[in-house]
Amino acid sequence: MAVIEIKVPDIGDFKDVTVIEVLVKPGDAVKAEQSLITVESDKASMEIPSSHAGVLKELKVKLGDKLNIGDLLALLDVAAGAPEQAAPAAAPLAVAPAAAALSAPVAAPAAAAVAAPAAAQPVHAPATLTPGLPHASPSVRKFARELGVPLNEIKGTGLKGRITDKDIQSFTQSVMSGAVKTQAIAAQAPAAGASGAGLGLLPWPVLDFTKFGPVERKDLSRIKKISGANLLRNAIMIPAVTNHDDADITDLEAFRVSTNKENEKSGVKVTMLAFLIKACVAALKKFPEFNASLDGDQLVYKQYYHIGFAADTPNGLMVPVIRDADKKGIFQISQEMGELAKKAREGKLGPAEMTGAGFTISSLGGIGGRYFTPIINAPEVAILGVCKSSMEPVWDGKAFQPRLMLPLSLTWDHRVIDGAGAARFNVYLGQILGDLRRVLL
Ligand code: CAO
Repeated sequence: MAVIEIKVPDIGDFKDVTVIEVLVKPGDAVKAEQSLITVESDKASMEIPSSHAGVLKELKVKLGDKLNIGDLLALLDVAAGAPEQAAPAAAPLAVAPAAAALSAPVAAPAAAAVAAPAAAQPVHAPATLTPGLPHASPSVRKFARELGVPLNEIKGTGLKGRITDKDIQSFTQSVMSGAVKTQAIAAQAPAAGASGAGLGLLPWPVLDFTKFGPVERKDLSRIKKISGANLLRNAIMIPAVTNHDDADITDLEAFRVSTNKENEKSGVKVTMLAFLIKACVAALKKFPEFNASLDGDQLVYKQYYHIGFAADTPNGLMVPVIRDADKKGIFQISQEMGELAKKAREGKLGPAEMTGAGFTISSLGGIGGRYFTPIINAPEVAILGVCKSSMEPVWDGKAFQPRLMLPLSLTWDHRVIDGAGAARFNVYLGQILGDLRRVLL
């Protein structure tokens, strides 16, 4: 009998790694490089292989033990019907018997017992793993982690109950089909129904409306389904605040009306929204964080000025984009807006015409209302809502004057913009709309 010690190899910069899996038991025939245990640090988990082939005499660790480099893992009888020769890298030192190792710890055993470090590969960051998990190889754990599958909720069908790739796949399919609900989901919303469960909300009220009167059911349009999902995400994920303000557009509206009269024959009607787009571009230039997007811990400041505008269509809300609005005049913007709004209503907008906006305007000015709280179109960080202008008495210091006031509602992402910045943006926008010559300053 030639018994050698198997020790924890150099596993890199890890200390006090925990044994989360024991993959062999005394009496097992072990091949060289076969994994004996799995350990886990706060950064990774890895399997520790045997440096030699042999029969496992004794296991010196158990689940939950904390290990460091050089700790004794097991005693291996390398002469007892070893199914394979030692791994080449460790072969010259393989035959150091236990007795020799114990009596001469410096001379032989440390190196002899240590498995090839290259074989101890970090396989995943085990944020979701805890000691005592069911058996699964690192690759299976990695697969589960990529899919967000909780391993401790799966019953393994492999050898000795080990969890296999197939188990992960069937579990995922059951969750997706609704047949199985993970404990994590169930714990988040113990009383929740199908909707809002992930947020721990009360279940959506399900009513039999016919109890109260006649009803008709219609499917949501495709656009409503898509925009609805986006709006919900944006409403929930963005800490949004809305500032309301008024802009005096008396002179601007007079200019717009006279311009349209002068250019009646051109066929292009200059719209208030076109002026708003130009005014917003000026404000975005002065307050660049309104034309930015969050990307992790960074802000992406866009150096282009593409402005989206909400268009009401028979099928639902669409947001066409005027590209490079800073480089275009009021006539060109008005004309493009007309064409894009028409395309939107006809359902003919291409993806390129609906993407890339850095800021959006939603105008209900042609319809009515005073103020509203528009929802930011992620990954943008602000949106301007505009309602119908109306004549109002405005105090000029001496008397009330009739002025055409435009209600503005600016919703902004509080992660990127502060209340003071939002107020400044609105004030500046109001000043520009009050006197467009300011854009030249
Ligand atoms: N105050 C007073 N009148 C206004 C105004 C305002 N802020 N904005 C527009 N108007 C007037 C226009 O001057 C026009 O009047 P005339 O016909 O006498 O010239 C009339 O209202 C109709 O304007 P319009 O709405 O057709 O044109 P527009 O350029 O203002 O807007 C568009 C174009 C595509 C934005 C608009 O048709 C639209 O779809 N608006 C709805 C957007 C929306 O749904 N927003 C909500 C999103 S959140 O659900």
